[in-house]
Amino acid sequence: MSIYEAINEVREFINSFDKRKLALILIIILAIVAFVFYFKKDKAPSGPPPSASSPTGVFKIGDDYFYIPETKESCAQKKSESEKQRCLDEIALRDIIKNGDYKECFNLKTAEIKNECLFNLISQGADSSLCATIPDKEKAEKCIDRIVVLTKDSKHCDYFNNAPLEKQECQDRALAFKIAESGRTDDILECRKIKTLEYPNLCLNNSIKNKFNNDCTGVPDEIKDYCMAVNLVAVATSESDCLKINIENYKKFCLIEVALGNDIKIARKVDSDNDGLTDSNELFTSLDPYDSDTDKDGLFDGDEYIKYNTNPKDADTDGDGYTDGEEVKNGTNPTGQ
Ligand SMILES: [Ca+2]
Ligand SMILES: [Ca+2]
Ligand SMILES: [Ca+2]
Ligand SMILES: [Ca+2]
Repeated sequence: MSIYEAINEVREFINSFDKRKLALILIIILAIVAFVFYFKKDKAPSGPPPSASSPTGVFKIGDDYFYIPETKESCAQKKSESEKQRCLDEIALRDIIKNGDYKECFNLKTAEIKNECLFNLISQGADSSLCATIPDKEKAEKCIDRIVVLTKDSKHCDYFNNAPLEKQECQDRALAFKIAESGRTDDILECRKIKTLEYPNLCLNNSIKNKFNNDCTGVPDEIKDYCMAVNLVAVATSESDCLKINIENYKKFCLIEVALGNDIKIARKVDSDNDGLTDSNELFTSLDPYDSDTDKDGLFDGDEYIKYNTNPKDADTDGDGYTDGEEVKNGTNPTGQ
């Protein structure tokens, strides 16, 4: 049957109804449409109310989320010039990310979007010298961090040549990921040589997972206790599970978690020594969760970590003979920079 024949068939079918029947069918169809419309309206999307002409943004209908991207038309409806510019830059950003040329990011006028654009494109590559072109310094450093984790090559840490502490941390990050993902088992003890806060444990934990499949029987004796402690803390459901742990702080941590009914959400917020860092954070960064000043330099672990950027495990971070606590008290720079 050709398309014309088909259309004629439908026409004849419609003509076969008298007009009253046709009107009745139309009324039923309209009623169904009205019902569906009312039902949908009842489950109106939450979030920003879409404008009638061009709804954009994220909407929730039932349990599903929908994203309706901005268009040049929807941008034109924005109230202020800066909102319009941001909207246009967001559209441009989509195309730039698709094309993958970081140089195009410099055409964006909204600073935040320009930074985001440069960070996204440059940190995917291996040329860390481009990270320095990101105007936002924090993003530039994150760019280096990401390239270091991707390439596991500490040469990218030269970016921090003028900041020895940051450089050390960067090199330790590279080494931690390099060891943990080396595909060998005999280099796990190298993790112990890493100095900066969380990186020895990050290296060990990831190595135990990658190289030994979380099975402590095969790990070298030197780290067997640590391996058991980390594994047991993760699965312990009773006091007796925790008592098998041979490292005192991990045992204590485990007992607290079990006492809290294994409510991870609460347990992960516990700060037993009230120094501004949670117990779990302190364990992971090799600090003492039950001593507010691990290195006894007069500064709380949390303050060193967050406020002063000093090493809470080294009483004299910059090695100039004055403790971090003394330097803060005297108003000198404890990181020597
Ligand atoms: Ca603490
Ligand atoms: Ca502490
Ligand atoms: Ca301290
Ligand atoms: Ca010092």
